[in-house]
Amino acid sequence: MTENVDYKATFDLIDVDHDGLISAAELKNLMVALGGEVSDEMAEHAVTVIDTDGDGLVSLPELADYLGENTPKS
Ligand SMILES: [Ca+2]
Ligand SMILES: [Ca+2]
Repeated sequence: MTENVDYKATFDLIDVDHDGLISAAELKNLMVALGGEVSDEMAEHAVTVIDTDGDGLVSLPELADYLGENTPKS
């Protein structure tokens, strides 16, 4: 559970409506805020990469798994 706490701040930043799930639109907002030119298709693809249960939305455990797998272990 401590791992999820580490990612919760990041998750809350992306989940702007605080429904506990990150939608493609919310992910797109983040990517645009970071300075990217992002299409709806790109945002939807990014969600499908992170979304492991296939419901089309990113939950906190899914984000934690994604970030954990892509963070080199020290
Ligand atoms: Ca949301
Ligand atoms: Ca999901």
